[in-house]
Amino acid sequence: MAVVFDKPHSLIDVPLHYCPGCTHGIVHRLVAEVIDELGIEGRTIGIAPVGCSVMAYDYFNCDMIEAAHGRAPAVATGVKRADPENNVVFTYQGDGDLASIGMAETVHAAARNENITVIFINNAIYGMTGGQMAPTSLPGQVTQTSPYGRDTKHCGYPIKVCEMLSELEGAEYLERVTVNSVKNIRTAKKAIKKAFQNQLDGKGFSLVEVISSCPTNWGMTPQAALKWIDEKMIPYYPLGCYKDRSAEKEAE
Ligand SMILES: Cc1ncc(C[n+]2csc(CCOP(=O)(O)OP(=O)(O)O)c2C)c(N)n1
Ligand code: SF4
Ligand SMILES: [Mg+2]
Repeated sequence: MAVVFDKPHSLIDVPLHYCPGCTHGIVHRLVAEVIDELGIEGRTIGIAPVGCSVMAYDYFNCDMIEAAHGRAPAVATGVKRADPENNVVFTYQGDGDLASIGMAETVHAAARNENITVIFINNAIYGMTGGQMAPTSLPGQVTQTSPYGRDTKHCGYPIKVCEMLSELEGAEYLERVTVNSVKNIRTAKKAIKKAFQNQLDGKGFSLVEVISSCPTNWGMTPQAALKWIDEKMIPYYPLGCYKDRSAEKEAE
């Protein structure tokens, strides 16, 4: 039998609107593959953010809800609590959405150990609105609102979301991954699958931070953007698992 490399069923067969070389599309695919493999398409409800992935509802084949900017974890909380046995709920959020305007919703959903899955796209910039500085923009990073580079004296330091949330007792699972190579894409998929499986097992708040590219607003070619992730992003945002409460309990 011929092996066919096809689109996952959980992704609608339409062209994505993302810029060439943008890694949002790769992460969409990984999420859809995981939904297919876990056989949960019919019970999954995704919460779309405000940001470049605002139109995620046009791409995922499951039920989707559009949240106000930053409020995806609050919307997810309501949807999950309405039918916790049946609903599988994920949010898909950028760094401006999750770590700026929506920071309170993120922190409190983690503190409450809401049994939801959060996919967090950290591309160190506000992509959709034309490349303004985000809470995750690197020190010295040139953006539309920091044309001389992010000055930490004036603008403070980037927020490391996984490290910060790892201090919260409520958070179950926090892992940072990237998708700039085949090897890293494989690791990212494992983390995303675990974040969904945790929800099915009733374990609680699981967040996967994906270090992503925005070649358009970084002013780079797609290839240079993937290299910049290795050279600049990863040293500041080290990859790895920041919290896995189940593994910690097993080790006790
Ligand atoms: C209440 C509100 N404030 C501000 C905006 C403008 N806005 C739209 S998207 C966005 C940030 C998007 O950045 P991010 O979440 O990092 O997503 P990306 O586009 O980089 O994937 C902002 C500030 C808005 N739409 N609504
Ligand atoms: S602006 Fe950046 S984040 Fe948005 S689609 Fe283009 S490359 Fe991707
Ligand atoms: Mg962003």
